[in-house]
Amino acid sequence: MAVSTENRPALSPTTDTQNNAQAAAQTIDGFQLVIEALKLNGLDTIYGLPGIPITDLTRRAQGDGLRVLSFRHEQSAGYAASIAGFLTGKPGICLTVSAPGFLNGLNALAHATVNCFPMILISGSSEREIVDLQQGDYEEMDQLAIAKPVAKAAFRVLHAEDIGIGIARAIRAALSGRPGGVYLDLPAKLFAQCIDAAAGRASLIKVVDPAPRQIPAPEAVQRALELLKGAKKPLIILGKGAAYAQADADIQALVEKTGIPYLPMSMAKGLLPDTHELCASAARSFVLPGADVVVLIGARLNWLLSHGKGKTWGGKASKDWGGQKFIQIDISPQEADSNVRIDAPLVGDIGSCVSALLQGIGSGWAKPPADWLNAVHEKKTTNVAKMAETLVKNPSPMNFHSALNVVRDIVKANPEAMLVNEGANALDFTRSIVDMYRPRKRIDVGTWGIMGVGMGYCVAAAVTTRQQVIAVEGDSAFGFSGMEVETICRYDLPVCIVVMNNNGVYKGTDKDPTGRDPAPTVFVKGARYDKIIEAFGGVGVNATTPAELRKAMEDAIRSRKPTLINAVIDETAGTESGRITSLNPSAAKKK
Ligand code: ADP
Ligand code: TZD
Ligand code: MG
Repeated sequence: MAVSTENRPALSPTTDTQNNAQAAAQTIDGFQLVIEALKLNGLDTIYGLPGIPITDLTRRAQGDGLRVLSFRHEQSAGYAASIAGFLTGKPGICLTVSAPGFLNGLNALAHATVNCFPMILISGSSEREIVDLQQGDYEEMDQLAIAKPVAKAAFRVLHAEDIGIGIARAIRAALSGRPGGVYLDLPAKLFAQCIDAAAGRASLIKVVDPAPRQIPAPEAVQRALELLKGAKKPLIILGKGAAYAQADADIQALVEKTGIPYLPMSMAKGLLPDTHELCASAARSFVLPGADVVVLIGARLNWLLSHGKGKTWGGKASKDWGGQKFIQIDISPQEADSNVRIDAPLVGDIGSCVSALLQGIGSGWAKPPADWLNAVHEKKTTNVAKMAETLVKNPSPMNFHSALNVVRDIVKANPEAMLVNEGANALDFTRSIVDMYRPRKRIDVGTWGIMGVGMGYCVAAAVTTRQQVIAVEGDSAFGFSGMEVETICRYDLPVCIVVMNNNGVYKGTDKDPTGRDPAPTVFVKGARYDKIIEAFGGVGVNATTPAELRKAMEDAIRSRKPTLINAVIDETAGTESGRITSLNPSAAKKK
């Protein structure tokens, strides 16, 4: 039974303190129940920003031993929570105030849902009765309704005795099946509600098996194996779902036992080392149109894979099927056939599906025909050699290649380091130049190609993995979350940010045709981003050559001090929209 503090009978002054102490010993409030419910489920870190009505929640959570990381903007806190979910397999918790704070966090909630990352956005909200009558409460907003379309699930808890259920439902929704972002609405009044302590604690739920294995049907496994057996030019595509699933050893065994070349999507890089002999990254434009059977493991046939059709896949025109047959491993039963026909859908969790395939393959599996393997190898060797030539050039000013050649070496020497990456050219060049060697080390703009994840990702990566973090940031991309440099310094995190400063979005050369203003894509020329971190006690370095960049990165990694390197890049070096120029309406018009 809920006992609201306001409804307690008035006590005489002499007995007041005594009775309060007694009552406090026997009751528990909403704040405490939320904290204990999170702790009970092993959710020990909160990414958030305080204010009414959740300030005390942040204080008391910290007092109770939770890690509370306080950001300068909720969007960064949200992105941090979303990627913590990806990295740990536990829902990342983001905590915000009502209306504006909630809306700032909402972008990250949508991002988590779109990317299939488990995350829970917990926002305080205003008084329901006033909100619903639209009487103009402080930060009035029907947050639950607004969150629903972008969340995998959304819940509101009105009574303290339901907090345990609310948090359990949020955890289950975030983690089970296809992971996603969950919204949990906690009105201000809930936090102050007091209930009997024993009953309150008994109402909390430790969620049992929140991400249950989903075993694929034997006939689906058989169908997939039959298709794969007949393949002459098979290809495996690993997506970030495969990285998330943490079935690393089985995935490696599948690739190596079958001897099938594989292509890692951006955040699946390093699941097997990019230097693996079967890695076909450097032959992407050869293997996609060339393959006859493609095994998708935790990767959707969305825009990042040209929807499985068109010229990328060897189709004659932009919407034509290239003739490939697909096996798709995915936990979502609705994913198959979303873009092209999937001949062998394998619905289940990646760990179970891959291990079922491995069992079916046994020991007598024939490797793919040599002419396919040789052709892939040849293409790859030619492209790698071409890239190597470009990388050793040392133009002045530095370009993306000469700067990223340094990052490539540094990551090779520090394979456990986390790599955060956003921008357009700064993203595309890093993805193709910097090899990854371990699973879940590369985190980036994801499914939406979103700018602004950078510094939030750095904080979460440093906190959850305790490893060195290297962030390669476009100068525009960095600007979206740049103020979180203070957060990085405040928590003294081992983060080395490299701002690839080409004076603008894509490049720094555009001009206003009227001559009045700077062009929309151009920033202050010669800006010194390194000065920003110095304001907060971090190390700032201006690097104009690969040698300076190398030294600054090595120093940062040795010292583990928060560091920001302003890498001065030729402002003419980039291309419009990086690799996705074709999606630009102006480019489409020209076609
Ligand atoms: P990428 O962008 O790397 O191609 P996507 O985000 O498009 O990857 O695809 C990830 C896919 O992985 C989603 O369809 C999601 O349902 C799936 N997925 C996520 N976790 C698992 C899991 N544990 N088991 C099976 N599939 C999963
Ligand atoms: N806003 C958001 C939230 N996401 C976006 N993706 C964009 C705007 C559009 N956009 C891109 O797609 S890349 C980019 C923007 C603004 C920045 C590119 O500039 P950069 O990188 O300096 O980060 P390069 O190296 O100069 O290409
Ligand atoms: Mg730029």
